[in-house]
Amino acid sequence: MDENSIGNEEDILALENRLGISRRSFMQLCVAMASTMGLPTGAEAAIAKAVATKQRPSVIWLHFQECTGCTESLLRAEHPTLEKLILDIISLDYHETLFAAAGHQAEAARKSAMKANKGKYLLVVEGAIPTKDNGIYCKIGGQTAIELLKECAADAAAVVAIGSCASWGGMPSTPPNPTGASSAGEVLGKVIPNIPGCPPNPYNFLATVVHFLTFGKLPDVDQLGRPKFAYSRLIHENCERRAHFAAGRFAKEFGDEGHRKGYCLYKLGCKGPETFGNCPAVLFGDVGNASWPVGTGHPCIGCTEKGVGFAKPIHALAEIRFVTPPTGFPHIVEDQGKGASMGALALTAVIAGAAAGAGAMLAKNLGKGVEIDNGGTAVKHEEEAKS
Ligand code: FSX
Ligand code: SF4
Ligand code: F3S
Repeated sequence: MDENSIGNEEDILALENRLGISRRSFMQLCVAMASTMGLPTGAEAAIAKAVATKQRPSVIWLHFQECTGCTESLLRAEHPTLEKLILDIISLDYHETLFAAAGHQAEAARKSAMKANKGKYLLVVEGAIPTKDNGIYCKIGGQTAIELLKECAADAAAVVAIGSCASWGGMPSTPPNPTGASSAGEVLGKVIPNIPGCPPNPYNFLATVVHFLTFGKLPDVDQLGRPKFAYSRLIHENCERRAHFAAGRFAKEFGDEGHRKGYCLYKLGCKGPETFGNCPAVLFGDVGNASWPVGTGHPCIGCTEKGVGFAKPIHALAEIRFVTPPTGFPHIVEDQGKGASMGALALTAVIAGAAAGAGAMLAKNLGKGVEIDNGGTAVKHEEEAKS
């Protein structure tokens, strides 16, 4: 990307001062964000220009039933520019955790930001909303969470749910759900963009906001409201332990030989095969390889998936619902396939065929309760895996 694409020299200098980073680092970040979102070539220049020159969108951030982990994960991101960028590209006009103001002052700030930016602000919702007994289990400034959410959503340009709690109830909705914890979308009666995860990856939030800033709209979402750029691949597709899964090498207990050798965690309850998310590709905390749940040796609990995380028992076996090849196979980017050649289409068919074949074998093996151990010995495991 040409450095001039950010804007004129004045804009560039102002940006360097604001962010405290070099223009080169900034442009590298824009390229990374554009590729994370799967945007075509040239989008990084539009992103850079928007961040450098556009007025920061006003953001009202509500907290309801949650642990504040979403906010913590944004602020504790180790990338040197991430939290700066988040706090620089948005104008955070109301945020209960980060606000210095309290009580009436805080409420007054929220109301004046809403009035000044009517129809233009971004409303971010963190946490589930208790709906039982008229929502009395969460009140802020004398209003229930239900009232507050509806009031703030009425004049928002867009509402985004951050974290699994706001996306579908998350941890507070775990049975028996004594407060009737519900998602922001349920309370508002519509599908809204959800960025699930407990906590969600900060890059997914950042990319969503940058998309809003650059293109004036939120990114494309799937049927559950999740941005497609982050949630269209199964965890299982990108997992570094996938070869062990395919070869039938599983950890069976925490600390056993298979676990120590980094084998597949399927039998410890890993929900990677039924959970969509980019965790193994984007990682967490910028501390290098393997910095994600499965990488550290814990099964994925499916925190980004509705009906999986906080809904299924942690050690229950995952459903192999979708048959997908690992991403180690050549990529075909279907979304950008307008110009797909016959060769590419043929390759897609070959991969799909291979996936169907591999999946049939896996389903057969798993279904029969037989695995091929790394020594090549077929062993009965079904009872053992379920116990
Ligand atoms: Fe916590 Fe957020 Fe989990 Fe929920 O993240 S990390 S309980 S998704 O709403 O604060
Ligand atoms: Fe990775 Fe889990 Fe899939 Fe095993 S089951 S390959 S640990 S995502
Ligand atoms: Fe959550 Fe699984 Fe990713 S537990 S953080 S979806 S690896």
